[in-house]
Amino acid sequence: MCKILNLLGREVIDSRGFPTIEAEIILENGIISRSIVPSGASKGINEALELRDNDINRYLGKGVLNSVYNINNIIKKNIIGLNILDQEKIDNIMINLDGTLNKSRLGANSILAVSLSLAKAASKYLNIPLYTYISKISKINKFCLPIPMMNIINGGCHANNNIDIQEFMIYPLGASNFIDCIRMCSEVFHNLGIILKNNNKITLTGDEGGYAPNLSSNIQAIDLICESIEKSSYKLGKDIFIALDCASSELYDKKSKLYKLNSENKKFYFYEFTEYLNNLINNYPIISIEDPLDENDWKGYVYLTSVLGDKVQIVGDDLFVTNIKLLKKGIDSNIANCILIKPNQIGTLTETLNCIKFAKDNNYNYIISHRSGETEDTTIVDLCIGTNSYQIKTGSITRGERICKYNKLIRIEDKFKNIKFNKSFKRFSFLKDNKYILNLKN
Ligand code: 2PG
Ligand code: MG
Repeated sequence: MCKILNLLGREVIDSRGFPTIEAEIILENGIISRSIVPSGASKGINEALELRDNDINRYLGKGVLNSVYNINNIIKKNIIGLNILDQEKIDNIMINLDGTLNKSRLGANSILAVSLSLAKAASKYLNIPLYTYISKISKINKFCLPIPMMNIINGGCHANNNIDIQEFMIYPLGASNFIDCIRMCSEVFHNLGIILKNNNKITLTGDEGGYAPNLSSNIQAIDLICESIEKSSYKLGKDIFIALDCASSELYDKKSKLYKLNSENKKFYFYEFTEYLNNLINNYPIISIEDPLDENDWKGYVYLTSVLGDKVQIVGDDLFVTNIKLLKKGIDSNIANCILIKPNQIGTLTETLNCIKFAKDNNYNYIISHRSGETEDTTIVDLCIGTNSYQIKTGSITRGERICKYNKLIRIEDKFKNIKFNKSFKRFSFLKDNKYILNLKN
């Protein structure tokens, strides 16, 4: 047992240059740990609340001094002296102190910064890697290195361009280890840059480090990616697949109930948008689609899942917001087949792990994910390894806040030979003609 001696909150900066919160824990034996929380742009309406000061005289209203206050005053006095190994107990103390359903009193950002620092301090105290500690407390006790879903074209609210779909990702399923994934993605990323330049398109990047050109359609983005995969001498739909995050809550017009693709000047009802996506899936090696519909369009999701659910991974991000109650409702209603896991959508490590466990127990896929506003904090890598996640989404191969996660995974593969890349990835089976089917039961 080792007691918490002190807790400090401070305002630091995220990758968009806005403030975010860092918590620092000091243990009685002198161990210090720190965690910084990320911040989303396309947030789900049901996410736990990210507390901002809304004081327009500082950081355009985005300061987090209230959050610093809550950590240094309210949370601190309730956790000083407690045993650092009591993660669940301390998370519950913070949940009860907050007392609201969406953590709006203390802020999910304040609570999560402390929650993650607790786990880091505990792992340091036990002298084990953070992922081993997470594996212990989640009782998963299995490790693997994930496949990265690497975002190479940014659109939607992550970029100042005209593309509607938020994330175009490459998925190097044919790689034989993690470092191979990185090399393959890097080659495709750079060949895409050359192709964009040759087409007189700009090669500036968006919030997650993918290119952010203006294009004539979302389909052109996919075509360019296919071209760069082939230019890199990889086989489409064998070595490398494509994944999308439509972030469709941003495309949906509540009044008209229409999904709008402005770059293509098209509008769709949910069943028409399902057909649009179905056509994409039939024409391109798309293996995973995140938030294909609006977060409240549950009727649409039942339909979409019945049409696409056997063909691709359907990922709920804004739909489930790492919330076990919403995930349960989704599973009961037979919608989607995968959940995106973002700890700051729910606000504590304990609740994040419970949600992952629930997904696992129900044969549902899960992907550990970053936010579009990130920092040098690499806790999601430990969460990924420690919960044996097959997949991670952590942006492009550029920008320090993204590559610190990739480099940590490279180091883990290099150093810890007992952690293997999940080469077989049995959740997907291949048919003879290079088509694939999703096999969620494996
Ligand atoms: C998403 C994320 C991360 P944001 O929609 O999946 O890629 O974006 O953090 O802006 O919600
Ligand atoms: Mg998303």
